Amino acid sequence: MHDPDQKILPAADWASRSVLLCSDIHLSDASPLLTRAFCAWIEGVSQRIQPESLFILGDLFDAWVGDDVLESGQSQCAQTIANLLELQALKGIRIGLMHGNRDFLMGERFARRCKAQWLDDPCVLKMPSGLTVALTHGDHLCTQDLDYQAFRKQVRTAAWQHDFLAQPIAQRLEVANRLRSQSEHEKKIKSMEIMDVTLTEAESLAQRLHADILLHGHTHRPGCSLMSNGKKRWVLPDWEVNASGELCRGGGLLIDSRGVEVINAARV
Ligand SMILES: [Mn+2]
Repeated sequence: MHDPDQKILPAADWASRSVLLCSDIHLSDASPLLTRAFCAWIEGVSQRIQPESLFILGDLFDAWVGDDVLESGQSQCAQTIANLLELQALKGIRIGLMHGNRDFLMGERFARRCKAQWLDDPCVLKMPSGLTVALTHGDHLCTQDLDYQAFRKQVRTAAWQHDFLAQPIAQRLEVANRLRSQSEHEKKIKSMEIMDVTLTEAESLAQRLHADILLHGHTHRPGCSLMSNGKKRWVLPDWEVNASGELCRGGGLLIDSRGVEVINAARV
């Protein structure tokens, strides 16, 4: 099932003493309370833990229709998050951004604005302890979802992206909204198995990258499990706030000399 076009190898290596990871926050202007809660969490946790790096493994935004949104003044959310990440970078935290299936159009301008670096999907994190962690958003591991993989292949081509970005922002937002409601609809009719990662793909990715642990987001099914090859698979949580703006789901993982630790949403 492995598609050579996915350019799964080689993966760039990263080294860090401590990394705070999160993904699938799905921020948008439609949910300012979530944006506020995420900012508070990042500020609180990074203050308390002082990680060397902060890696966001995709779907930071619920949709990203192009970096020109930043200058257009049309997205308070994009501005707030760029300011947040830039501030963390100025404090000396290395910011790593990975594309998700929703925000794969985040580009160089956005990364520069946030003082962030790109993380290849997948990439390998090497800890001083010798622990090796393969990092991926995770959507390309959902190989049973053939419709999605076909869509993914299409939207990752330069031609599609060029045509899309040539449209006015309002039109791009319309397309993004249409794709979002389509995906909401499909989530309801597709089985849980189809939308989850294919375990053999997850195992072989960890194997190929010589990683002790595979860590990904995307599936919104957080936890830790043991794969059949003896390697661990950690899944990051998605984020949600209730009507009063309190986090009911979210948080992330910290990897340091002690291994992997869950940093939950409430703990700031
Ligand atoms: Mn995703």
